[in-house]
Amino acid sequence: MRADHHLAPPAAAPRPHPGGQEHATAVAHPNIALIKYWGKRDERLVLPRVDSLSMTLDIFPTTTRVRLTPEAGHDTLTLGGRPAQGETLRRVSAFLDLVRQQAGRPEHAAVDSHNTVPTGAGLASSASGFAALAVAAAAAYGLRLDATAHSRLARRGSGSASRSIFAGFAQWHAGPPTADEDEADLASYAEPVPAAGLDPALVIAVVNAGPKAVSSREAMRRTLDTSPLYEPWARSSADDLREMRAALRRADLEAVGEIAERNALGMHATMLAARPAVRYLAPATLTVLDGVLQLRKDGVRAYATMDAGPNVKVLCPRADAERVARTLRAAVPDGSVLVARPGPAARLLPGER
Ligand code: 2P0
Repeated sequence: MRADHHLAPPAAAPRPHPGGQEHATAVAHPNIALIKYWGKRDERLVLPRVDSLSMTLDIFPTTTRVRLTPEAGHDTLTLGGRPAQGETLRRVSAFLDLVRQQAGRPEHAAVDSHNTVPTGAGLASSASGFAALAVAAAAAYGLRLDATAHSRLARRGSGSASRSIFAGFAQWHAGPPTADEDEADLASYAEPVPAAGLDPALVIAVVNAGPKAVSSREAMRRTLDTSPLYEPWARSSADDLREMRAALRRADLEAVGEIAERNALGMHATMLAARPAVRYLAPATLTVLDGVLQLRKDGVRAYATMDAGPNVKVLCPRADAERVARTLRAAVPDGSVLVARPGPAARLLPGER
């Protein structure tokens, strides 16, 4: 037990639930990487090979409540009100083990998570999911963590979750290579990146809602192990990151978009060269990319990025979002198109602990 449990608690200290249980609820939003995280140098600690940089979105938050259940013999998890089992529960329980270890408390917990991504939207929820879980679980177990520590913790659940702790733009540091695990863990977290004056939108074209054939975890492992293009991409990604930070600093949307697009296409090239190849890009993806090229020919600053799936996210000035959305709707009439903007940091819900 922590020493301060013996002291009179300050006003903001976690208060026991009426039943002797403690609980907390947190909200976090998804993020889209403009400089991609692709490849781990340590799978257990979720340490990436490269730094990445993302924009947190203002859509599709995940709300997660963690309630300690001292009487229970195991953790439980519901997703959208439905009990989850198997690998999903195992991953959440392994994450809670880390929190229990840090807090020095043994209780199991009941986790209830609600995701607002429409079913089948084809947008990943692990970033918002583990960011919300990190913030809620830390509070429920009585850990007082700052945003950096939340980011480090969220990283252990899912790498990209480290970035969803922050509002707007955030860079996740890979940290310097070191044989010391504690040192490596401490050095890998996200932090906000200033981008004053930039007023972007991200128009998301959901072209395929089906489940992915290869998980991003497996795909990045295979790419790192077998793709001859991985190392060159990782090297050029470090240059992209430096240029991206400079472009954000001067609020140069054109440069931000060009760097993001080449970084994403490069990442997909590494996968296409893996053995066997991982190909997430579908025919409809290329149709959308053609639409983006046409928009640029027509003078609209629109730039594409794609993750571990066929959907395309198009960065553009906020004022052009509706025009870009119309073009993408016409390009993929069977898909759906959403407009997002920079979103808020992960946060505890007030009065919920
Ligand atoms: C990113 N992606 O930077 C990259 C680009 C997909 C493509 O982060 O294994 O779910 O849980 O650490 O965070 C997806 O990977 O992977 C991802 P894990 P995660 O957004």
